[in-house]
Amino acid sequence: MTDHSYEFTRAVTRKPGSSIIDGLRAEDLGTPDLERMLAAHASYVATLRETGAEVIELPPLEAFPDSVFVEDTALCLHEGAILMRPGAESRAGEVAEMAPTLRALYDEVVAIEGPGTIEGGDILTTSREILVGRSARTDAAGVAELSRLAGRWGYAVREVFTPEGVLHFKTDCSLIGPNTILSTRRLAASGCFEGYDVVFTADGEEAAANAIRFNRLVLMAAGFPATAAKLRAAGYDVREIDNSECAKLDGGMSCLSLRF
Ligand code: CIR
Repeated sequence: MTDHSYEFTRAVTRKPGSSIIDGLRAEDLGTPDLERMLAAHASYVATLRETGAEVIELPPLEAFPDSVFVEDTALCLHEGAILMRPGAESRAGEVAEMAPTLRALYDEVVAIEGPGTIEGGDILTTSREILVGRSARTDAAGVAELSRLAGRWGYAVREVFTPEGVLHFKTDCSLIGPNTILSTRRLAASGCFEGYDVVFTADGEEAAANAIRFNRLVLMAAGFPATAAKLRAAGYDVREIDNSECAKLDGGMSCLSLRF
């Protein structure tokens, strides 16, 4: 394990395609606009690059409407990558599409074989452990298999819970400092962050919780001024990225990249 769980030299992203209009969503918040999503995606990639990291941009996969949300296909650790087994049937094939890219970058790539399911959005890696939230997409068998695979590299995996009605564990939290988590109050209320410093999203700004710390920057969705101000006041270098279109598909900052 490294002590620097937010220091990365690389990220992998995938451009959205015109099939995003068919992406999964819990409720209908309108049809995502591809042009606007592409512009936001370009600014996301440019912001990651600003930190000096290499960012790989994979081409759109029209057969997989949710494939812009690459985070769900793998867990990328220092020692190797673990391919996921998504709980959403329409997303299962995205893993095989991501595998060759990770095999070219890692010596070791292993896979969740099942029968359990697990998606990257439910996994938060901190400097001392890997927290995995059970959700509608990630079950106990998926967590157990991840625990065996990551355990071989010395990682401790801890199973936690995602609040009812929340898509992924990381929909509601992110690691923003060595021992600091940005979280909604509803998630932290479960006690899962005991021993960590927790910064809460401002009231009514729960959707700001899915941020990412990427090297010196914190990328967060635009439109949550109170949370952004709170983070800036605490000394974080915050960049606000338009997330209006991904939000229509329940996606946010973490979903758009694999970081390692
Ligand atoms: C889905 O429901 O799978 C996509 N529409 C959104 C995935 C968001 N991914 C993430 O939070 N890691």
